This record gives sequence, structure tokens and C-alpha cells, in this order.
Amino acid sequence: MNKIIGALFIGCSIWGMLGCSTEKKIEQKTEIRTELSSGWEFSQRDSEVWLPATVPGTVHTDLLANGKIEDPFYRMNELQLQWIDKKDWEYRTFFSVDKEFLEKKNQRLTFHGLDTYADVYLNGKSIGVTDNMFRTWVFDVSGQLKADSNELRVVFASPTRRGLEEMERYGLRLPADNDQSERGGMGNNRVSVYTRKAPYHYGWDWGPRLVTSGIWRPVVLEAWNNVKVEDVFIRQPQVTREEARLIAEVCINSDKRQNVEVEVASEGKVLVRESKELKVGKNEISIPYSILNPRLWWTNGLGKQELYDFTVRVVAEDDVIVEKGVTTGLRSLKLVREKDQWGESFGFELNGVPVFAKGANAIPNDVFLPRVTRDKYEKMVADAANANMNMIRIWGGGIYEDDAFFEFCDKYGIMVWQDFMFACAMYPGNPEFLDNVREEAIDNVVRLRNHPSIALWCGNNENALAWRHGSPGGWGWKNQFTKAEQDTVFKAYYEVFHEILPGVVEQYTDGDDYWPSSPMAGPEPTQHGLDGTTSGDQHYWGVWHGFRPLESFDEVTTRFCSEYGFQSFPEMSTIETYASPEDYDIESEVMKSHQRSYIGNGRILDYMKMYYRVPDDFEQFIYMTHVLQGLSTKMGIEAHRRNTPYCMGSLIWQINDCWPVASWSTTDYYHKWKAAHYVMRDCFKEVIVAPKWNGDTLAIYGVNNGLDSTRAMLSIEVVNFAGRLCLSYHKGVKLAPNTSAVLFQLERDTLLAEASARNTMVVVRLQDGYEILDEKNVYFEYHKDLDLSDPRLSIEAIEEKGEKFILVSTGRLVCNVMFYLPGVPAFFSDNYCDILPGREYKIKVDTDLSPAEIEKRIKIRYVH
Ligand code: BMA
Repeated sequence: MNKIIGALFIGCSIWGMLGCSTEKKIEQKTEIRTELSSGWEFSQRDSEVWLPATVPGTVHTDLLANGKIEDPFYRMNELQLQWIDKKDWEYRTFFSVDKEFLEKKNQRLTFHGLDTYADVYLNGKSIGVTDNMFRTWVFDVSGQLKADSNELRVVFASPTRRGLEEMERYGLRLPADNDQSERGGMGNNRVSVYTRKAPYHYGWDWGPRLVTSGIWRPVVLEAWNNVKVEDVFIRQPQVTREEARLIAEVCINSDKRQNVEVEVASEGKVLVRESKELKVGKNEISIPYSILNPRLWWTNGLGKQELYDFTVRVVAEDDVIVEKGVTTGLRSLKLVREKDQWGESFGFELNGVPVFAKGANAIPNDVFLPRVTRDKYEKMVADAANANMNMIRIWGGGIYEDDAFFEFCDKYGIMVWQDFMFACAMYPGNPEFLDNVREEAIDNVVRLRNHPSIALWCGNNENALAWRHGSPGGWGWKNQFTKAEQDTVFKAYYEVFHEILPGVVEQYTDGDDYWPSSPMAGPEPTQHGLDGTTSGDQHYWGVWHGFRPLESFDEVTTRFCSEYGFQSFPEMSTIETYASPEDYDIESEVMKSHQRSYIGNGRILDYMKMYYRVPDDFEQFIYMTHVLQGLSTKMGIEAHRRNTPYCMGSLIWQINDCWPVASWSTTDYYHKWKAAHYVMRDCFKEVIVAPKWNGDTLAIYGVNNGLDSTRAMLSIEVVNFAGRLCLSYHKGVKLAPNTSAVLFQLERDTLLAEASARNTMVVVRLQDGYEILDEKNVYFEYHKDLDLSDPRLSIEAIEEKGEKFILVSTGRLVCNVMFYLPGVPAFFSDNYCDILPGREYKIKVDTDLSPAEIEKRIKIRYVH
């Protein structure tokens, strides 16, 4: 049983974590807060069997923990678990509260996430009904609690049965292409769009269909007397290097009419204090103040991620009654769209400086969301920062992520492009649905708006593109509807994405930017549903979905490429978690079921044939998919950056996975780096050299997306695969900020002279003194046509100051060498890279193995 024993908020003990810096103590015991996380049980509705449950959790993970189902991710188990979403489930716990709690005037129960259709009962009495997994549900339970045993019961209705009912009620069958209803035994009843629940739970082209129910975020019980600070929002109307003009908007709930002082403090200093007369109930208070010479928040790579802890205190008769802390960063951050010689720009400006957005799209880190711990969020965001990213787009088919994700984005300097949760579908427009959406938007905007990392709110993912109202085209969705029905569907679209959501962003943020749909050429009716090329943002899927060659990244213009990507399998150690050796064939049932793209594994194979020799061996093939994805990633990023400042953003689809699967991810479900993630780290450096063949001419571009001009030495060396230097050129160059320029051009014949195109390469390097800013290898032929003979690599393992390294050298070029330690978790600081003859590479290895064991166990794969 949960026991609540006066967990009082006194002085700095709790608030210290939030940055309390007062000398004063809170003299009055005002607030008690506890999480109801223990003693939970669950049961299939109407069964007498109650089993232990975890809260926060899901019914699937509870069934798994109780041994009632097999691991949903293993082989084809997912198919056996489709009954779960057809059932109703019940959760309950018993808890007591102490005298002190009971004596408080205000008692409140908050569910931070209920998935999804739930009836909530306290001591047998209904206290609320819920229908949106994204909302925070707050119930006033004042006077309804008992000292000894309270029963809290949450009954979840089958989300798919309720979905069917909602679909019937709405009367139109709306398109939702990614909903894998057939797999769920629901025929073509794509019910996902009628319910405000994470769309990807119903399946996606990288995700299983596992439609969960459960209490997925914490349940919190609070009690207080007198005054409660409900919310603090630090508005930043004007932030410059000289001054940050701020407004603390404070929402205070008061039990009585009273005169108080409200102060804002930071770093041990009271910044402002004002007298206020509180009325009974909610009081919205605005307190302007400013900070001179603020320490600005910058993105990863451009500066420090300075954060400020502000504390708002309510003081009466010289005692602090209550206080609340909030952490934010001071910065001006906006989306700039201005007419220019090419059309209209699309780029982010941070503290007055244009920032090339380098990053990736993110999906939820698990199908079973409560499994995503704070550590996993940190790993994901740190992986982004370590790959030189400065932006993550939270894509609209998942969830509004936990606070932890945004805290890490603030800390690591990652801007967030935040979609609202609508993707690749059309949605109902009945008044209850629209109201529900509005409340969901308010809850999440208010929850997240203090994070300096938030750069953009975006209505949806690809809905406009797919629908393409008023014109032929799109994804053919309009054909199933009469003209009148089309207008109904679009009216709902328009209300949500052009009225409700921008209205919420305008009302509840400090002028944050809003973009109705990604991608779109612009919000004008004439631009509706058009992918951006001369304006707006673009999802470029010519590569992969369109089966265009990788070179086409360079042929397409984009002002901001918010999606593009290429698939690979996860590495063998991950495949081993869901398949057994008899499945090791890309055409096996198991491998195909862990591949959800409609073009499947064949698309990877077809691309591989274009650039590489296709190996027969399964494990070598898996490795080659990484190499191929790495090549595509390099070509995409370099194309976008060569186009600076026409193009000001490059976001890879996608950084992560929600289960172990073949997908576009650059780190897999277990956050293991694929080759593409290393490639991103290289290609997202502020200064890069990006050579490119224009027919028979090698054009060597230098790109600088940093804040300062850079002087460097460009060297171009033609070497054969045995390491003999054939030719070299050197040139001093200057790279201005946010520019891309051709630094040098050379003809293929000049470079090759008498050498063979099959065993000669060009090494292009930008160097500042001894520091190598960037280096790229250029080949004269595709790898499938190169003379890549078997290598004789020498690998020596050493330990220096407790860290392990391998020293690697070769007499002949080896391409895309993957180092691995079979069966042993290890991270190599560099991997999948070319090893050139005549050099020594020192690569750090994070592993528990000793150097001797590393040498014994290390294995490599390479392109041949
Ligand atoms: C996009 C996304 C996703 C999808 C991906 C790969 O455009 O928005 O819906 O998973 O392509 O097909």
C-alpha cells in the first residue's frame, strides 16, 4: 500500500533541485506531493485474476513481466499479441494518507498520462473520464480521501473498439496509410485517427502494431493550503547580448483574498519584487524584469548552453509561503522566411545569427513508452550532440516527449522542431474532437514553453502533401470522397492546423513560430500541399521511395530538407535479439516482419547493386547495408551543405528506433551507432570539405556553417591504393561564415594522368596549422569497380591512463573497416572508416576487455 506521510516542501530541500537560492526559509508547511507508484495491480476486465503491475507502465509490459506473454519483439510474437488491444483492462491500487494531508484544504490527483479511454474511480466513485493520451488529467479530490485505505481504480476501454465506435459516429472513413489494421485483425478499419493516441502504436513503416493501454506517466497526489504557484512562464520579449527583457508570468491559486509580495530571484539575488492583491482562485500575474549582459544560450557548436534557474516566491508578512523554480535559457530564436533572389528563405536565426540546422528526425524510443528512462533520453540527445547536430525534429506520429528529453536538448544545445501529433492522415472535425485537440495543445505547449531549445511548432507531418486540397495529386486520398466530403475533410484539416494550433501557440508562447505542415512550400492556399523547393521545407524521398540514384541529392533544390534518409539493418548483435540463425535470410518471415517499409529489403538490395558488389554471406550483407546507408547519408548532407545559404537545414530521417528493426535509423533500438551516425558526425562539423564529381570535373567545395571566418590550407593528394603519392596541390583558402564555395576544380584526366581509376584515389584535406579540419576520400569509380584486394591490417591494442585504444595500420587501402568484438559490448571512437596505407590510426575503444583480450577477440569487416 502507498503510504503518504507528510512529504513536505520546506525550505530548499526540494526546491534546491530547481535552483533555489534564497536565504529565507519557507516557514509554513504548505504543500505535500507524492507519486502513487506502488501497490498497483491489473486485471483483464471481468476476470477475477489480479496481477502485480508497474505504474507508469503499459498492459503489454505488465503481461510480459507476469510471464503471460512472450517478448513482443522476438521473431513473429507481435502477431500473437493482437488480442490485447481488443480487451478492456483495469488497474487499481490502495493507499493511505496521513492526518496532515487530510487537513489540507486542497487535494488534487493528477494523471500525467492515461492511455487512453479511461474511467477513473476513487473509493468507488467516478472522478473522471479521459479520452486523450497526450493530456494531463487533473482531478480535484478535496474531501474525498480517507485516512486508512483509499482505492484508486482506472478502467481502460479497448482503444480499438472505441476507435471503431468513433469512426462509425464520425461517418467518414479517413485515410491513415500507416495504420496496420490488417495485421491487427481489423481488416481495413484504420481507426487510429479517431483517437488521440500515439499514431505509431497502430504500426508504421518502421514500427510494429502494438496498441497499448495503461497509466503511462506518473500519478501524483498533492495537497496544499493557502497558496499554490501553478505555473511560471518566463517570457523573453527581447533578448540581445546587452539586455534580456523578460516577463515572469505566474499563475497563483489562492484560497483567500490576500496581499502578498511576489519576487523573482536567480543566483542568490532577488531580481524583482512586486506587491499583488490575490483574489480567491486563479491569479495571472505578469512581472517584467531584465538582466543586463545576459549569458546567452547557444546551440551545440556555436557556443555554450547557458541556463538560468529562476525562483518565483510568494511572500506574506515577510515569510515565503511558497516558491516554484523554473530553468530556462535566454536567447532569441526564430524561423526566418524572407523573400530573396531565389524565392523565400527558410532558416533559423539564433541570437541574430543564421544557423544551419544540422540534425535528424526522432520517433519515440520504444513502443512501450514507460521503458524510456531518463538515461535513455540522455543517451539519445548526447548521441545527437556527439554527431555535431544542433536540431532534432520530434515527428508528428509519435508523442510529445517527456520533460527529460527537452531538458537534455537545453543542456546539449539541440534545437527542437516540435510537431503536434498528427501524421500522414486526415483527422475528424467534430466539435468534441476539436476541443480535445485544443486542450491537448494547451497542455503540451504550456508544459514545454520554457525550454530554450524549442525552435518551432509544426502542425503535422505530411498531411497537407498527401491531401493536396483543390488540386489533383497528393497520395490519391481525395478519390474515395465526393466533392462535398472532400470539403468536410479539408475543413477539419483547416480548423486544426490553420486555426486551433496556431491560436494556441500564439496565445500561450512568446511569439514562437508555427508552421502548419511539414513539408510545405508555404501557408498560402496556392502553395497548399506543395513540397518546398524555392520556399518552405521539403521531404526529399527521391532517394529510397523514388529509387533515384544517390547523386540526385545534388540535383534537387531545397531551402530546408526536413526529411531524407536511407535504410539499413541493425547490426548483428541486435538482429540476434529478435531472430535466430534459421531466420538469417533477408527473405525469411522473421527478417521481413522486422522490416515495415512497403518496398522492403529489396530496395536496399537494388541500391547496393548500383554501388557495391553484393555479398552472398548474410552477415557481410548486413554490414554492407551500413556502408551503403553511410554513403547515402554523406551524399545527402554534403549536397545540402554545399547549397548553403540557399539551403539552411538538413534533417536526416531518422535518428532512433522504437524496436529492433531494419529502418532508416542511424542509431538502433539499443542506441548502437550505425555507420551513418559516424558519417553524420563527420559531415555535420562546422567546417567541411565536400568534393563532388560534376561529370569529369572534381569540384572541391568548402563549407563553413560556423560563426567566424576560417583560414585553412587545402591540400589535394592523388595516391594509389598502395600509398604511392602521384600528384599533390596545395592552396590557402578562406571560408566566410555560412557560405559554401568551390575552392578548387580539377579534371579527371589531370588527376589520374597514367594511373588506373580502379586503384587510385584523391585525398582532400582542409588544415589549420596542424589541426585537420576535415578530410575526404574521393574515388574515380563506384566501389563495385575498384581493385579492393584482401587487406593485411595490423591491429595493436594498448592502454593509456586507463583508456583502451587500438593502433591500426595497413600496407594497402581498406575501405569502410568495421571493428567489432563479437559478443562484447564496445564502442569504437571511429568506425566504418577507410584505412589508408602509410598511416597509423589510433581509435579509442570503450570496453571492459584488457588490451590482450581486445587483440585476441577483435574482428573486422571491410568492403570487398
Ligand atoms: C516520412 C515520415 C514517416 C516515414 C518515413 C519513411 O516521410 O514522415 O512517415 O516513416 O517517411 O517512409
